[in-house]
Amino acid sequence: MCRRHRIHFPSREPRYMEQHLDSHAEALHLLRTREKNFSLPQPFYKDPAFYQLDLEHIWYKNWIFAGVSCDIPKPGDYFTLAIGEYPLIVSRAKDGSIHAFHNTCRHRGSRICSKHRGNAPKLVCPYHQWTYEHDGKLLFAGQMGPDFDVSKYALKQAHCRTVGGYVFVCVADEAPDFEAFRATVEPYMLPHELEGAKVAHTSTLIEKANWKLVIENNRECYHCAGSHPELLRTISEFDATDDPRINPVFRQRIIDKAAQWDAQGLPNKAVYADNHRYRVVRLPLAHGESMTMDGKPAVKRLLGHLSDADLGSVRLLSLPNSWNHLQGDHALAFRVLPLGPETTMVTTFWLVHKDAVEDVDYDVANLAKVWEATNDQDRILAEENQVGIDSPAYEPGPYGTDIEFGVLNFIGWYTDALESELAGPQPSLK
Ligand code: 3BY
Ligand code: FES
Ligand code: FE
Repeated sequence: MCRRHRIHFPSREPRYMEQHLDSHAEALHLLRTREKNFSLPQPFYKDPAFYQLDLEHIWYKNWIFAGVSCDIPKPGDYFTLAIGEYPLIVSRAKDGSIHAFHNTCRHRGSRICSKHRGNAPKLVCPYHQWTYEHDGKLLFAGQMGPDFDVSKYALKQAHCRTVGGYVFVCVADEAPDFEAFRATVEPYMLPHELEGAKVAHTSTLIEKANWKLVIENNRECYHCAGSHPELLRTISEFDATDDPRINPVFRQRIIDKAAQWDAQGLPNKAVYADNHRYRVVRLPLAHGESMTMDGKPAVKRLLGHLSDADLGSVRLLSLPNSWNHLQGDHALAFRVLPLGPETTMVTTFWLVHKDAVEDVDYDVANLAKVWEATNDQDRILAEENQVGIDSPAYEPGPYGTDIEFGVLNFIGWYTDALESELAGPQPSLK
């Protein structure tokens, strides 16, 4: 063979695998030797290889909150999202069922839907117009010859479940159990009838912070007094009903509301489950009936068939990516998606009764004011946390066990989940 044709391209794979095994071993070592009750060592918040471990072992293995079903009320409606490297379509089929598909055409792989949301009678790939039904079936592939078998090229499905109007997806080959979560949280959610609500407003923030800093920040209200004047008009900074720092007036309100909700058949007790992967509770607000500037409901028409605006909020946490407040007049759903080692997308959905009329029953600016402000304050806190952690001088610091127990619960779940994944069967070096 002529010499100039003997160009040898070294395969990238062994080198990649070595790096992968190095970070795998390093992460496992750090997990096993880190000081408990302290924030994580720096690589967990900034190293691209550790970010890849998070994607593979946390984001690609767990149920992820994708969005709300009332965002796609009609057959043919869809929205898109990406879980790490997996672009997905969530769509409603003719029979009303909701499905999740990998957003990659079975012909030559083009992305099929590039919009965030829309309605289409069929899902048509823009490249060569292969045409799919909303249940994933390939209906049409032009000029592929008489022997071409469309039944072999349906869209690949991701696992998809709905509960109380929320859509969860999982890209693992085998999804973890969903039914225990459903059985626990559904009774708290159903009275708000979010399946029949509408999205009155959404906001998306791109935060320059690792996804775990976004969740850590959300899991404590230690920072609230210093940063959230709007939110603290209505909520208490103590989110455990037995917190000794709660003042006597609010303590009595907690007892009275629990008795009232028990009588109304509204579940309210705190449930923590699956090693703190999820938590649900109905908590009263400290002041007022809704998280607004004046504490008054932002929406005249209450959710579902509710007649009482003063229902506190159902706080639903589902790790790794969602926290929520379901109130009498409106619900707030928060979705976190990782975009990179130090970049995270946070989307907030404001849900109201589907027949509530904008500018008659609610004003969007008033509805969204408190959490638009709070989200932006939290964005700055997470971004500043990231900048400080990126310093070579950073070392893990102590979480306060009384005021940051929610962060400890999150970090405990995360480190246990990652460690058990990494300690499992390892990829082999070929
Ligand atoms: O209200 C929330 O969603 C969380 C809980 C505690 C602090 N943070 C504002
Ligand atoms: Fe989709 Fe060709 S890649 S039709
Ligand atoms: Fe906050």
